[in-house]
Amino acid sequence: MSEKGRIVAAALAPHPPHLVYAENPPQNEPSAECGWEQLRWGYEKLRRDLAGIDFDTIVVLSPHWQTYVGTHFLGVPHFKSLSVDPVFPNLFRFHYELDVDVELARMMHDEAADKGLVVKMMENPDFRVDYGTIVSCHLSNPDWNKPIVGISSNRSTAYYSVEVMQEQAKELGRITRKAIEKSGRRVLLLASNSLSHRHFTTEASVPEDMSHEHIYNHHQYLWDMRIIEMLRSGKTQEVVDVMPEFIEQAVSESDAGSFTWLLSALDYPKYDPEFYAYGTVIGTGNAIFGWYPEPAEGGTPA
Ligand code: 2X7
Ligand code: FE2
Repeated sequence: MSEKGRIVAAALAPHPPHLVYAENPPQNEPSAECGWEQLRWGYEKLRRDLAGIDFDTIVVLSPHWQTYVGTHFLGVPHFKSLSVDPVFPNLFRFHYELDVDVELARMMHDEAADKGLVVKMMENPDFRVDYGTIVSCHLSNPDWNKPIVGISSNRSTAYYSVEVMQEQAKELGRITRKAIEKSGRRVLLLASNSLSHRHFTTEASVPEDMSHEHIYNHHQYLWDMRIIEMLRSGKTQEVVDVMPEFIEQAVSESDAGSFTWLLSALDYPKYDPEFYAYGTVIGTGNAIFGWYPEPAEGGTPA
């Protein structure tokens, strides 16, 4: 591939396993009657827009692949196994099979190592891919016909501080963009995280009974609306600036670094995103957004 690669699309793509459960894909063992339609219809619109875009690889950073020594990259060309959500085994027992773009993963790894980040290629063929990666990839591309690059969350918010997480995620975003450009790939980026993340600790006897579903509390809702309005008006740098307060006050799942990483990789877009949906899952706030960067002058269109 000789032409300069680029990010052709990016999405905030949350991963509640409930959304896969409610879709009843053949890979998932449990079956549902319905549920979480606003979010599922939002994902449908995202998929409709992605269908008009030619991309080679999906790059996803997941809060549920947790590595405590540095950032890891999936480094095995093919994975096949059963993914069971540890908290919701009644909803998510998903038989997955996926390809990895190991060449691009290694380019990101090497670029990050050059910049002094602690990184590792995950080369264990028996590794089980986490459900955050699987759910976001499945809902964005249920055909599973594109290879992925899976990136872990190194939990620096918990181990060091939110400031360390922010600096590392920003740097990893710049590195991701640079590696993609060098690779010649056309890439879809996914930040796999919910917004506010306080959740109920008991489940309705019928999980898809939507009469039980609502936001956990009003303060959390206010934070989600503030973040959504900022994103809708192109204030993405400001979203990153308030991320520490958002994480502390709404227990946001963006503590994983995924959201800051995505906005940094996009270089803090000021143009209008597509806002596909907002909805709650066991009380957590989830938004689906898409960004479609214009090609640089003289570059190829999406
Ligand atoms: O991992 C999750 C999540 N982030 C949000 C809601 C429900 C379940 O799992
Ligand atoms: Fe999660």
